[in-house]
Amino acid sequence: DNGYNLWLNYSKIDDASLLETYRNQLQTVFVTDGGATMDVIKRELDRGLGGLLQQEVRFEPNPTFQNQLIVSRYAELGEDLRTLVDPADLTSEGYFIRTIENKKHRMVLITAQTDIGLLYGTFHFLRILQMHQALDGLQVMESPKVDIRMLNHWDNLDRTVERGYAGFSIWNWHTLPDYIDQRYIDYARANASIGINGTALTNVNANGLVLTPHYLEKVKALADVFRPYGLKVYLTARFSAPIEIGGLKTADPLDADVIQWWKDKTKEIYDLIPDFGGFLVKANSEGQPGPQNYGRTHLDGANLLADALKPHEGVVIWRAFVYSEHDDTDRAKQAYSEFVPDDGKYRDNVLIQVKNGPIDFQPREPFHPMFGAMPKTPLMMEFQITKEYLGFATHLVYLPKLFEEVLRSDTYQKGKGSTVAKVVDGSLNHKKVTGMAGVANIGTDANWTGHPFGQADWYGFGRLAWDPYLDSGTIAEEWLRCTFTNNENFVGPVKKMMLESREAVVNYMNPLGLHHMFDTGHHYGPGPWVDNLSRPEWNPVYYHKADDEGIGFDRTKTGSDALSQYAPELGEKFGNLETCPEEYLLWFHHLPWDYQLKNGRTLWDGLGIKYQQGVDQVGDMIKTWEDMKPFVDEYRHNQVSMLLGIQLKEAKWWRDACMLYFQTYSKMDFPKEMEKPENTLEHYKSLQFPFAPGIRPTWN
Ligand code: BDP
Repeated sequence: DNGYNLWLNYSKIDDASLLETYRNQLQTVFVTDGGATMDVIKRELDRGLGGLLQQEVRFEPNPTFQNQLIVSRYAELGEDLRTLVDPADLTSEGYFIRTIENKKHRMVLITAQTDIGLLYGTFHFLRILQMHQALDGLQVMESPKVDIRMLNHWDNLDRTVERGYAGFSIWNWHTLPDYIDQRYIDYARANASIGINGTALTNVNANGLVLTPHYLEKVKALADVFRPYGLKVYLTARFSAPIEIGGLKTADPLDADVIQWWKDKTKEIYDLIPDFGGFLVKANSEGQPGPQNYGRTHLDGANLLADALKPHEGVVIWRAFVYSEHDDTDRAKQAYSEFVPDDGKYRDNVLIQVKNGPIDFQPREPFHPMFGAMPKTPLMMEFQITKEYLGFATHLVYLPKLFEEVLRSDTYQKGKGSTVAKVVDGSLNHKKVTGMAGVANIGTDANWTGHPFGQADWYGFGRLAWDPYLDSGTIAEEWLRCTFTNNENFVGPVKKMMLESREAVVNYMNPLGLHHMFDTGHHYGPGPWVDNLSRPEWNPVYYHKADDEGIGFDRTKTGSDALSQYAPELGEKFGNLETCPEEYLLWFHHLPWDYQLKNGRTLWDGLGIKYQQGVDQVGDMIKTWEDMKPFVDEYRHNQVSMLLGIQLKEAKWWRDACMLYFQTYSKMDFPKEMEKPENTLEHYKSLQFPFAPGIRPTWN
């Protein structure tokens, strides 16, 4: 099994009595007529039920209500069935699944206000079967808690993918619009199955060409494929496009010609794609053009595009990932300083997209202080599904565990319990529009994500975007059951392995709050010694600040005071060494090498022990996986085994390179728990990876 079918493989129910029960309960299927989405539902049921029940699926032209699956719009239900469902509970994308057994009926009903709701309900129902759950007494009522649930593809028009480790871009711009790759359809199916309803096709480091008529035709072709699956297309808008493709002399957001140009361009897009989602913008960040080039602000830029999109009901998603070389105190503080003062001044179709942490997708960061700090502006979460800083597609790291940690963090912005999840789903401040984005980990690899377990990160992102309160363990279990098998001897241990994998990577890369110690450009492997890049905040030494005295970034009042951007409760908690959780210790504090940790050991020993623990955890993952041989096809078992082998090698590389380097400052012996380094510091410093995948071409 090469994994192409993802979590939708619909293999035969291997429990004979359950199979018999299902076959009996689902003898026929009735799906209401009409429209492309209903056709998609029929095809998915044909495929899903056909595979799971291993029998031909009988579609009836009329409902019989006897041992039947009924997929029907709420408005078309008979009066007796309608009384069983409260339409007030059904939002436009929500659905209701119910087993009904009374005098007249013996059936499973899937109903919704809209066809997309029915599609989501259908996928949910198929998941129930895939997970071998009983249909008796079934009652499901689901509605997404977040409006915009989208993937961000960092895909370039030449098909390279920035920070992509699973092959090339799945968008074949060369053969579009005439050639529709089956992958586009399967991509849409996969996304719909987990409720993802938006996709930004192009890199945030944008190319204006995608907004030219030639490319818009291609975008339209994709939008047409995605529409029946409820998936809207978004594009990244290069701020200087009016100059580059429009022939204007300026891209000043207050210039009348520029304003008109964006209006016209937006209308041109909507003429082709009436349900176009909107623009995603990275401006004045890492060399991207933006309003500040003209002495204007992010607010001016975002509102310019918002006005162009407003008549078409589109949104602007403006990224808050900004930092400049002129700020030499603390990069972590800049986004907050640039955006928070303008809270309330953005148009109502602007969302500010904020990365989960204040630096950049590290294995662990405290949540971004902007969450909760802009009560009048919708803040969209940006997670990174592709593992730029977590071992690419070669390491097994189950990301929903990280996502969950962020979503459950308490911002205290409106007292205790003001979690990031409540900011994102809008409930903390009653937002009109809400969103969550994930930077995609998808490419042309046979299994889409390179590492077979990378699929779980895509899956889990979608599930958490639908419901940010879900538990990462539940999600892991769903994914395992749908992707591999329901055998408990497999599900239990592998779920445990997945849940522990995130802490393992923190331990072997960036323990105790360390961060951004990655080697230049590719971000693959350790480079804590790097100090020669032109901008200070590109150098790892800027972040760990190791010296003869100690290590860590002082973000308290005596340092950069980044802590003051958090609610006072957190300022106190993180600022006080007694109460600061050790996982954030060196994020917020610079401490002497012999500082005493809670377990009585020195900071230096503690670091070595954590690094070793990370290596040992990967060793345990290898053992667990070896025992799983009987439950997994040989192809995927072997793939994962080989990848875990690489992961172990590289966990040791991280441990040895970092500890040898820090030892030049601490001048202390390694703790006894730590294995001896395999090589010298010079060896690790000499390693080079000029052709590592996913590098951004212009990156220093
Ligand atoms: C950094 C990546 C860079 C991205 C940037 C971004 O290294 O490739 O362009 O984030 O999010 O993590 O814009």
